[in-house]
Amino acid sequence: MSVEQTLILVKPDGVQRGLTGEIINRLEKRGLQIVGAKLIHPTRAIAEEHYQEHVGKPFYEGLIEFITSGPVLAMVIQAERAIAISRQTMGSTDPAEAAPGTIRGDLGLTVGRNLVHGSDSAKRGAEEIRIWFDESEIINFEQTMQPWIIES
Ligand code: D4T
Repeated sequence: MSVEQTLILVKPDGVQRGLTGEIINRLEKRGLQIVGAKLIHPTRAIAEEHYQEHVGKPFYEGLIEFITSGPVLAMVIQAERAIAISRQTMGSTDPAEAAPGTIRGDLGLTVGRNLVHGSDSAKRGAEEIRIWFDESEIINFEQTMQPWIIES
């Protein structure tokens, strides 16, 4: 299994509600490695590039308005199976359907304020990371606790 990178965003609701630490904590505690992180107030151009697959859907305008409404914490997270594991930790898109114990299931109520974003495939992860980060902002470092998390 190869190492994957995924883009995780703590959306403006998570930042405004003071939940960035709680969300990072949940991802880090699973053993996911943060290799890039920054607070950024997204422009409409970044938002449109990021949500291009949703153009024309009824919730599109609201989504763009929401994601550009304040700063987001953007992160690049790396691990074997990082996509599946981070999406499992986030829970279903609609917090009303997300399992208890997940970020959305514990901290959210509605789909339009679902706190976090995570890439849904390795290919999309690579594309989204390119939208949000310069290559120089991603740090490839050895996490010394890895043998205690991953059997070699
Ligand atoms: P993101 O992309 O935010 O991680 O969400 P998901 O990958 O889990 O879900 P998605 O792409 O289907 O939806 C993107 C984004 O749109 C919001 N949304 C979605 C909404 O406001 N109303 C809706 O009806 C849907 C389906 C929530 C997430």
